[in-house]
Amino acid sequence: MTTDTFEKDILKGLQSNPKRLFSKYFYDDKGSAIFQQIMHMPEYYLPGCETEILQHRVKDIINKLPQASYDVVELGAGDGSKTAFFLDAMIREKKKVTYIPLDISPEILSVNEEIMRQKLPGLCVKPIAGDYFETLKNISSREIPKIILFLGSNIGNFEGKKALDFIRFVKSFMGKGDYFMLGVDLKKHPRTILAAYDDPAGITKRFNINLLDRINRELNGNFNTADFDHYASYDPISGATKSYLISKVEQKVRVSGHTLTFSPYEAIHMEISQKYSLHDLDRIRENAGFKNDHHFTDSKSYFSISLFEV
Ligand code: AVJ
Repeated sequence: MTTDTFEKDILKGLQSNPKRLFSKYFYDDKGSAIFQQIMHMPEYYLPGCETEILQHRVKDIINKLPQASYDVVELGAGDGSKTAFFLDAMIREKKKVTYIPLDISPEILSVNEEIMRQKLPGLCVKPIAGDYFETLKNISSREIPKIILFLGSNIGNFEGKKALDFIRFVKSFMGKGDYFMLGVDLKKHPRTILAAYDDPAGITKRFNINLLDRINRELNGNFNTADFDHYASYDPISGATKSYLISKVEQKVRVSGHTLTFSPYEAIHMEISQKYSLHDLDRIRENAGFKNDHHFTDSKSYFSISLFEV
């Protein structure tokens, strides 16, 4: 990503009304480290639930996959440590697998390769670094049937109809007999969801504030981060979890030569983490034009790994 689009997106967002920043910019080195802490918070139930499904329901998932060999393409693969459970089970079930992790960060892809070398020696790994809007083009030409993985409830960061647009976009690279395997956080008690995004230790607050620090560092900004507080909300009807930074005072902030004004208690919308019901997912599957779906949930039905067949 060039500083160019970062700067444009940030300025455009902060000059909009209401003000908006984008969570895809959370993940610089510091932000990625804070996200690792979030993944270990007791309130942040998502990784535990997804791991439980990958450990205990993986044979049921694989039973739905009829072919003997698959390319397993993972969008935003990260270090792939959770995916290793799935790949390991595929190999034990005698599937011939090539693992193709896609990620924006070449560094995390070399960590991914190393983890696979240790956990699954002999697995064929073909990482592709870059934005998956670009890199997906490279995989559509291969002849072998595909399973495209998009885990970790990353789909939740797409707002409203953009989730469906994205799923349709992914489907345009798929053919008959391919599968889309989606990790999705489900609607549940609002308090459970809110606690995951409003932890008392303030780690989620630091995760959000880090983007202001990043703007200060990279775009010559002068945010006084102490003048902002974090606020999270969950709407049980729409399923939208939203994070905001609230300006506690009236203030002016400079960002790459521009002056931005904040009224007292003006909010910057930072992130959406959309929650779905299984019924919502069925509708999305249908609207995206997949043939059928299967949902595999954890014992508390907090999270689903959903399999959509082309
Ligand atoms: C990585 C997008 C799945 O929305 O739950 C965690 C990011 N934000 N806490 C999510 C996040 C606040 C996370 N995703």
